[in-house]
Parts: sequence; C-alpha cells; structure tokens
Amino acid sequence: MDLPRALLWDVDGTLAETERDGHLPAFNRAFAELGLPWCWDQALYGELLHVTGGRERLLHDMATRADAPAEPAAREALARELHALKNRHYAGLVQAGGLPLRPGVRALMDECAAQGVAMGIVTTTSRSNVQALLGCHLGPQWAQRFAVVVCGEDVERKKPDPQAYALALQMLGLTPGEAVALEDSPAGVAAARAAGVPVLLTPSAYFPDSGLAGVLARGPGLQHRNGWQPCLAEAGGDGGSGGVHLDDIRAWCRLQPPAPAAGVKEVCSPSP
Ligand code: XBP
Ligand code: MG
Repeated sequence: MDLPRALLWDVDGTLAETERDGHLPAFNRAFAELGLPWCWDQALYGELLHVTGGRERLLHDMATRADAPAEPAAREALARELHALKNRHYAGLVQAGGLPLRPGVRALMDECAAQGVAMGIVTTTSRSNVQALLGCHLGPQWAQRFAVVVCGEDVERKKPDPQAYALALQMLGLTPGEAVALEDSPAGVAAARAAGVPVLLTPSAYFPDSGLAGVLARGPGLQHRNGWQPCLAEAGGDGGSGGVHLDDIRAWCRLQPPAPAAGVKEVCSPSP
C-alpha cells in the first residue's frame, strides 16, 4: 500500500496566511469595538504567536498590561468576549475575500480527491474559523471532503501538544506513519512529530526560519517545485505542471525510515 494514506492539513498559516491577514486585524478590530486602547502590531503578534489559542493569547497579553482587569474572573470574561468578537471579525475578513488559500493548496486537495487519498483537518483554531475559511473556499459542503476535522474545541491541550494529531489518527484508524501532516510553524511541526506523524513544512509569513530538523520535507509553498529539500525534479507528477504532487510526497515517504523521530539529511539530491 502506497504511503501516505491520508494528508492531515493544519489550518492557520498552512491553508492561508490567516494569522497575518485574518486573526491579527480581527483582534485589533475587537479591541477597537470594545473601546480598548490596545493594538497589536506585527512584531508583537509574532511574539504572541508562541501562545496557541486566541483566548489564551489574549490572557497572556493581559497579564502584561496595567490597564487590563485586575480580577482573574473579569479578565477571563473580557478574554471570552474579545475572542468571540475577534472570531466574528475574522469571518467578516474571510467573506470580504481577504484570506485566499495559499497557492498550490487547492490543487493538492483536488489531487487527493481524484486519487482517493483521505484528507483530514487537524487544527487547534476554533471550529467557527475553519467553517468560515473552508466554507468560503470549498463551498457549503466543504466538510464532506475531509474524513476527519479536529479543531480546538475537540482537545484539552492545543498544539504543540500532539493531542489533536493523536485524535485524528484514532478517528481515521491509521498509524502515525500512514499519514503526512502539512504544517507551517514550529509548534505545528512539534505537535505532529510528537504524535509520530511525518511533516511537510511550508513556513508561513510569521515562521520563515522554521528549520528542516525532523521534517519529511520543507519548501517555500506547494505551488513551487524549486526550493524544496529534499529536492524535487523539475517536472511534476502529471508530466510537467508546477507544484508539489502526491507522487512527490510518496517519494519523500519512501526516503523516510518509519521511526517516529527520524529526520531528513540536508543534502540536495535530484530525487524524487
Ligand atoms: C493556530 C492557533 C489559533 C489561531 C487563532 O492553530 O494557535 O489559536 O491563532 O485561532 P493552527 P483561535 O495553526 O493549529 O490552526 O482564536 O480560534 O484560537
Ligand atoms: Mg499553523
């Protein structure tokens, strides 16, 4: 049986530049809507991203602010209100067309469908955000394209904890080595690797320096054939069109020993 049997898609940063173009402006709109004098800039948000979960991120930031509510219960209530508002603004940004899928994502999804390779969503963002993004890009029946959809509400511990991946594997009835995760960030890679799932890494805007350590392959985006390690031959699996194809992923899987923590060498050879 050819591997992988399933591709497991992260959402934020992997499917679209949702952190830079969606969540960050949506958080700032929520602050403004409640009349709060808070505004996160790109640099601060980059630091805050080490806290996964939007509500958790808000609470983390409030802990540094003298003008945040002093009482834990009031702080928690404000974080919940802001988070709900943020997700509403996020959905508005998606509807306005501000969050296109990253190039190459749709093509690989369609190739999976054509070849009968299962797909899953494995994210720790809120389900409403997944619904907004994929409903917009794949239509109201988007969920039918995925054999499993794991979101933040489904787990107790968000990425980099492996729980979301472990749950997806359990629901799919697959061993970790039978799936490949697509991720954009160190926390996402850590979550997948801790679950034993090999990772295809396409760093997003906030994580340009994410390294090759421990991943099956790393590249600038699914629409490119150049810039990947291990290197890809110039022609695609369909005989020449650009982008990463399922056959490339299968070839990367064959290069990889099945041990959970195995990595790839930083050597550029002209295969697969
Ligand atoms: C990314 C996250 C999320 C988003 C915000 O998860 O950490 O918290 O930043 O979404 P992933 P919420 O990369 O696994 O998709 O506000 O819904 O938490
Ligand atoms: Mg991500």
